[in-house]
Amino acid sequence: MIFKVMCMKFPLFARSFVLALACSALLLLGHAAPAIAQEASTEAQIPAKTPDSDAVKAEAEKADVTDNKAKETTPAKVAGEKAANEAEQGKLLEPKQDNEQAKDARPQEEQPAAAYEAHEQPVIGMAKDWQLGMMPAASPVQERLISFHHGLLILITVISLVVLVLLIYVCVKFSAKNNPVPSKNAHNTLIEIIWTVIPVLLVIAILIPSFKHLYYMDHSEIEGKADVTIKIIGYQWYWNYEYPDAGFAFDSYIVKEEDLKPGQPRLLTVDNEIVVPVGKKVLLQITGGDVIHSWALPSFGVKMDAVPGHLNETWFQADHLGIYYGQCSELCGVNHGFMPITVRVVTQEEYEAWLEAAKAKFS
Ligand SMILES: [Cu+2]
Repeated sequence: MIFKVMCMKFPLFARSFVLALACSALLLLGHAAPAIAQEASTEAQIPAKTPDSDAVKAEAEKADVTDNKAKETTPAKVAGEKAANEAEQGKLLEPKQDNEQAKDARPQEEQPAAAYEAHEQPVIGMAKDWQLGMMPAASPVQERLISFHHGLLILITVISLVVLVLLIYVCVKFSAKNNPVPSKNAHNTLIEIIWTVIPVLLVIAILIPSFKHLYYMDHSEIEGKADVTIKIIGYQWYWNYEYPDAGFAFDSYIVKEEDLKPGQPRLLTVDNEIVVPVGKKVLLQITGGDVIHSWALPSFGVKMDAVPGHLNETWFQADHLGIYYGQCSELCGVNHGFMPITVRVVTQEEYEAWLEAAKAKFS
């Protein structure tokens, strides 16, 4: 009843109330529930899948070794692959004006046989159906970003509630019925100081951790301490990855829907994934080859623009074995949505085996 009277008398109050209610409901739905659900699912996912992957790993390692041996002992095959790679390189140098051609670029010819067989691994870094919160964190940077996000969420909820309470108080106390003779006061120095100083203090309280995180995400954080360096070049519409220390580079194209194997996600699977060792610091040097792209991987908290003529640097450290997906996050042309990113996080031994296989395949 009181609410109805107030809504009739104060349409502004009614609108604010509905808006505040809707916002609170959205905030609660969007963050609290999925955050809890996610934590539970991550906990369930990671320990459940990691131990049994050891057995699979061992098998895969054996397979790798035999594969490598087979590769080494067949020079004809190696030569054939090299020729195929060179032909591919030549093809890639051609400008890709035709959109259709670019989209279907690689799959037209036979793929060279892979020397390193990637085994079954838990997919951690991928959005789930009906997910509302963020993907589970898999790097120290993303862990900090998520905790910063939760802190901010608490802060804005408190601010919204305080403003709502003040609004209700003012609407009731100074209504025409309760306050028939309004005050003629126009200024109040104390109140003006308070409502200037409090927001400034709040902004400073947000700014300090925000800058701390920003500096932590910068490559200077791991200056001289990087275990792996990867140079990334964005092209219309694929990624080129170079491992300068190992001396090879390769292109990474989307796998067309009709070529997907069971279990491979649509629009996220690539033909050549990046492989990195678990728990190691990976320095990323990112640039653009034609237009601006953006290399983004949510689980690692990385989103860095790939700008032609400019080298941006950032880093990540993958804390869990598994597969992580990302996408180009800068509108870069008609096939912007078809240049996904796949990162496979493996053990140090597997990484070394992959490096050997990749050296033979790509250099
Ligand atoms: Cu792009």
